[in-house]
Amino acid sequence: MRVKSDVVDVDHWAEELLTAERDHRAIAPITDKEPDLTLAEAYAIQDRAVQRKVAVGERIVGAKLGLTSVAKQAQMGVDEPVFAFLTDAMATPSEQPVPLDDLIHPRVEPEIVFLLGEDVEGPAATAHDVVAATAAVCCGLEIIDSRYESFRFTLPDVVADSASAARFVLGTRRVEPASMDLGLLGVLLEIGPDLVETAAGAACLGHPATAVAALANWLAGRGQTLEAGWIVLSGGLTSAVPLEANAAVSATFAHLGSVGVRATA
Ligand code: OOG
Ligand code: MG
Repeated sequence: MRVKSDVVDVDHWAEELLTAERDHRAIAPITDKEPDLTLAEAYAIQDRAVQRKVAVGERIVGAKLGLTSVAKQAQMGVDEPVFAFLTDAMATPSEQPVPLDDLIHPRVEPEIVFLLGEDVEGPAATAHDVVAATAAVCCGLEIIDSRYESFRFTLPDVVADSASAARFVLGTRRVEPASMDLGLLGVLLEIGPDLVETAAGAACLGHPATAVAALANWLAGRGQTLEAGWIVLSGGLTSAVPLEANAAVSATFAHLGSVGVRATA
């Protein structure tokens, strides 16, 4: 029988995850070895990994929510939203093909993206506050890439792994958020010519701005704020689809236009 150590080795697990990301080699979930890993410990591992990235020159450019839609929660077997940070190294221009060699087993999901013009301060931020603070919304594709074998993880595992954050691509159209009901925005996800998923903005916790408010309120609990200038990915609206060599994945949204990615072998 394994005896639980009193303290999870945050540095060790942050390093394991960073190495998996750098070497494009998946590892077993942390909870295989640390079945009692808590959410607090998992966020400490995530924080340590982000600090390491910042220490070598990456810059935090925003934040993301994950597992905010029923489709994603059902796909991953996890039933609570998660939060993580985005760095400049994850930003991918839409016209730039993504080399599959740089990733482990990427998947793509369509998201509504908030470009903040002002800070959103918790702990009591509302969807209305988020819309007021948002300079523009745009469409986006998140490329997730779990550092765990076969995307197998529990809630604390995926938290430690920065909610599988890997790359994100933004559409070019910028829209004033108050000009429409983001919950009603429809989206089509296509692989090549094939329509594979459909959803609406309300798939994200009822309204994507509600999700962003939850992120602001969670950050407040850590003494942090959603900052002006940040890019916020509100969460995948559909289940994620594999990004395969030479296949183009695109999302077309009502009012927000479309965004695509293509991977090269
Ligand atoms: C976790 C990441 C979830 C989303 O938008 O739901 C996420 C995963 O599915 O690997 O980014
Ligand atoms: Mg996502």
